[in-house]
Amino acid sequence: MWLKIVTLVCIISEIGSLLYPLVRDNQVYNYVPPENDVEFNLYHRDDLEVSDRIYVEDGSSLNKSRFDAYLPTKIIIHGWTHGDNVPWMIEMREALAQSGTCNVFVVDWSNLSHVTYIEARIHNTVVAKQLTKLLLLLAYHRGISMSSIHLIGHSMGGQISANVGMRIKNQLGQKIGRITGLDPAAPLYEWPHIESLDEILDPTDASFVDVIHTNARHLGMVTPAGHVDYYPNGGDRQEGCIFWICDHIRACEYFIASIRKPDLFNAFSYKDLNEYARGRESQLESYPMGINANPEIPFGIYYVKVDDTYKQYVESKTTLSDSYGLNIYHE
Ligand SMILES: [Ca+2]
Repeated sequence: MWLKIVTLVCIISEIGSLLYPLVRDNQVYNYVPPENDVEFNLYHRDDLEVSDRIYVEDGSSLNKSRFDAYLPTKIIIHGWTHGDNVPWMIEMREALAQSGTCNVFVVDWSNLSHVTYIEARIHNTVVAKQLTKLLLLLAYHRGISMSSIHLIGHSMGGQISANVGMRIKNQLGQKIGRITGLDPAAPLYEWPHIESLDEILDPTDASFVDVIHTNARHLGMVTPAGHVDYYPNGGDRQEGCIFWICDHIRACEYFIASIRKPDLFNAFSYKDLNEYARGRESQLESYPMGINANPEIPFGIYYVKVDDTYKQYVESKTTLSDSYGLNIYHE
């Protein structure tokens, strides 16, 4: 039965990848979504429940908000079928806001993400355009340097981040400081083939790009897409997961865990993997994965052994039963 399901998924995916260029280029699908379908909500540690909504065409909404121009800014972007109310989004913004060290924006494009995958893929452009307008608002109204911006995008959100990075380069001549790709989406980006690096996350999209691959070759990219690429447990399957969606979301959980415990994950260069396999990890240099990834880490690809320890630092974790039932989150 599983073989049939996998075959069916492959056929559907292949049809989707064939349809996408037709739909995009021939404008069979010509719906242009309203720009206000993309919301920007700013959270502050003083109140983790209530946000300040920022309107990209209205500078006064920014001036009246709790935005602190002296702090760096982190912006979380979800992917297909998600919104700002999914548990990992809530937990990540709370963990970041509680740190008190940054402005935390959540991009909510749920009005455009609850459609077919192909439609959502096409909607990436309007989301990226609107997020670019938000960054321009920060630059023009508050003098914010793009080097202080950190985009954190899961799945399609990772690819939207790349699109924003390209737009900011073109419009401001500046690079965004950092993009973190959390298992950036592969279907219609990396496969069936990469049309252009403009379409996908790559190291030119920000001054520093770090990527955590947890469902590589399936829902997430397998190709290294950053200056530093992490492949926890080999990068494709994660402990306790049955379905790909579970592996895919683990990237978010690992990142959340790293916010709460920045030295939790020890990453080793793949160049040292033979030594690591011989049990000589104590003699090898290790590097942080997650929130503390930084440009001082030698660029390249990294292996990280992740066991259940990380779960004590995440509340909205996926489980084995979630994987079976496709009820992804614990209540
Ligand atoms: Ca790119």
